[in-house]
Amino acid sequence: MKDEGRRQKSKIQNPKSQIVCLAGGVGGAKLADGLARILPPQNLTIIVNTGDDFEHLGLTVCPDLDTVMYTLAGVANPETGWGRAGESWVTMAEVSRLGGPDWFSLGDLDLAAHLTRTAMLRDGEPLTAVTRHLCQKLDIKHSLLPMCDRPAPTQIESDGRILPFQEWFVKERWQPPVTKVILPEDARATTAVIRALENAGLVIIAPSNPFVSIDPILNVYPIRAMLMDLPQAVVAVSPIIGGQAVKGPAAKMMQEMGLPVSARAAAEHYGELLDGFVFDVQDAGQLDGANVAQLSVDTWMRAQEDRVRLAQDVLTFARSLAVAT
Ligand code: FO1
Repeated sequence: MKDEGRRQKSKIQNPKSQIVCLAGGVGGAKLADGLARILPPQNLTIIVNTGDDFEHLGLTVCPDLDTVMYTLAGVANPETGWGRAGESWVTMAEVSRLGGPDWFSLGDLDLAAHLTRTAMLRDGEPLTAVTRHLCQKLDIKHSLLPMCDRPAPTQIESDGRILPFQEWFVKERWQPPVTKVILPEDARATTAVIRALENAGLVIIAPSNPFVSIDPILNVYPIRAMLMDLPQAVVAVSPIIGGQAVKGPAAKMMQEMGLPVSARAAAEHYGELLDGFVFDVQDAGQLDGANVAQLSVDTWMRAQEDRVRLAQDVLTFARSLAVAT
C-alpha cells in the first residue's frame, strides 16, 4: 500500500473538497448515481472507461459513458443496466432483416445518442465536449468525463486469438477464456481529466470490473502516476461479493488468470494505489492483516436507496482516512 510518511505529509497540505469517481459499466454507474445524489455537481467528477468504445454500423458507440449517462439521467434500462428504459427495437429488427450486423443491439432511443455523438465527432468536436453536450441535453448536472478523447480500445487475448473487446464481450458472450487483457500503450488523459485529478481530495474506484473497466482508466497516462503521487486518498469498492461478481465476467476472469475469486484478491490487484478498501459484510475477515484501511458494509446495490447508502458509507470512510492522516 502507499508510503505512509508521504501520505500523511501530503494530506495535511490538501484540504481539497473535490471527489473523483473512476467508473466502468453498470456497477460503476450505480455508485456514481449514489454519489451524485449526495454531492453537489461542483464537487463530483466521474471519469469513465472508454476502452469498450467501438464503431458499429458506422456509429461511435461508447457503452460505459452511455451507461453512466443514462443512469444519472434516470433513463437507464433497469433490466439490463445498459441502454434506455422503454426502448423499442424497430431499426435493429430491420437491420437484422436486411442481413446487417445485428450481434450488438442498438435500440431506437439509444441510436439517437450514437447518431448525435458520431455527427459531432465527425465535425471535429472532441469526445469530452460531445459528452458534455449530451449530458446537458439529458439534464445531468455532474461532470462526466471520458478517460481520453482519442480511441483507446481494450483487446482480449484468448488462446492466441486477439479479440476486440465487444466481440469478446457481446458477440462471444465473454466465453473465450482470457489469457491477457491488452491495453493501448499510447493512451493520454485529457486536460479535463488531469485538472479533475489535480483538484481531487478523494478518489473513489467504483465496483466495476478491475481488469476491463478500471485498469483501462489507470492505464491512461498519467492517471495511475497521479493517483500514486498526488495527495489524494484513494478508496476502492470491491466488485466481488461472496466469491462472485454481481454482474459480468470479473469472477470468471479472475479464475482464468489464476487469481482467487475474492474481495482480497481485488484489493491486492489495486495494491499500492489504495489507501482504503470497502468490501461486503459477506466477506468480513477476508482482509484481516492486510495493510490497507478497511470498511466492511452491505455493498450490494439492489435498489436505488442502496446506491445512496453505499455512496454515503464510502464517503464517510474515505473522509475519515483523509482526516486521520
Ligand atoms: N451488451 C450485450 O450483452 N448485448 C448487446 O447487444 C449490447 C448492446 C449495447 C448497446 C449500447 C450500449 O451502450 C451497451 C450495450 N451493451 C450490450 C452493453 C455493453 O456492451 C457492455 O455491458 C459493456 O461494454 C461492458 O461494460
